[in-house]
Amino acid sequence: MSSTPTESNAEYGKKPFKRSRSHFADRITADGRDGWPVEAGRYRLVVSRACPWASRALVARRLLGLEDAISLAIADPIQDDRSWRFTLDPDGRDPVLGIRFLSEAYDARETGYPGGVSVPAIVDVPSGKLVTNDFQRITLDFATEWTALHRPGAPDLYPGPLRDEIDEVMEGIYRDINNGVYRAGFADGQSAYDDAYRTLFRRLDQVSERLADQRYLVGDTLTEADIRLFTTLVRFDAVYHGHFKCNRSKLTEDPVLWAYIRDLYQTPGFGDTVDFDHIKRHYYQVHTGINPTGIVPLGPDLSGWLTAHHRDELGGRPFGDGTPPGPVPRGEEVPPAGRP
Ligand SMILES: N[C@@H](CCC(=O)N[C@@H](CS)C(=O)NCC(=O)O)C(=O)O
Repeated sequence: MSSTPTESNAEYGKKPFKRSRSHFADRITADGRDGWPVEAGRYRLVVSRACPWASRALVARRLLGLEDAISLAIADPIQDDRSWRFTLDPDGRDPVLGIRFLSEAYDARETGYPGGVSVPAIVDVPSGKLVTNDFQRITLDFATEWTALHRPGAPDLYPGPLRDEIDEVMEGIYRDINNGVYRAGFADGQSAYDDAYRTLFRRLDQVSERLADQRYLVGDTLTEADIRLFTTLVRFDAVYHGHFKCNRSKLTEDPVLWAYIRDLYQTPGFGDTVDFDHIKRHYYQVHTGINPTGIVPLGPDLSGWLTAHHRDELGGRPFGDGTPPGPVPRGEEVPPAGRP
């Protein structure tokens, strides 16, 4: 068995936490240079709504209107020793891929693959093979390679002139915030935890300052950078504050970040992908090394998420010259248990 610390084998905490690189990094592109051309109906995006990395792809797919082009499989938030499974579907099988475990798509791609099975994953439906689990690349390719299949009015989430700035902002957010909460939560000792905690809150303070007088992170529209900050902040009070010990302050205690995140949550394409029930059950029940009882807290109270944020007073044009996405496709609605 692999001794790599993964979330489902409870090896974290026994050695320094280090996020593994995505092993399958083929790209689906307009010109198909890796053998995987952009094509409507050919690929299936497999996610867990619990997972922040997968949630990026859920938000980007909605904002860009790729729901008809790329179908969606939602895994059970609780992995077992075979990792992600389709136990939410009838007979415990994904209805399109016909598999019970995501690992079957990994095996179809590479037999005996020794690494972890992770989401997000994109699977080629005709062959049943995994194409990519490269979470850093998937959303950028949705924005830049899938343009022919974007909905009319889709925003430009990675505009050419702003890419350097977006990349720079995202790098700090990834290291200190997206991955920083994991470094704190899965720290193998006090000093590793202390370091992650301090770096995390230093960066959050910096981001809060940046967002005090501008509505979005880069430019005056929503970009990929906002998606990446959103997926960690939306989980902050529910799981990172308690379970991962990121508890200097709650998000609700920072007026700027709390208003920013409510603004995004209430924007079509963001909050309508979030399932707080999946998030809490996954973190508190799967990470038995840091929560041995598996008890899932009842809080926090979610009623504040839909309150007025007043961020529109800062200006900004969420979708630039485009428009918000339409309603969530039938069958993809987040169940009431996961919503405020
Ligand atoms: N592909 C990356 C990032 C994606 C990722 O970490 N996803 C998590 C869920 S939030 C996952 O699927 N983990 C599976 C596991 O550790 O067993 C990795 O392998 O670390």
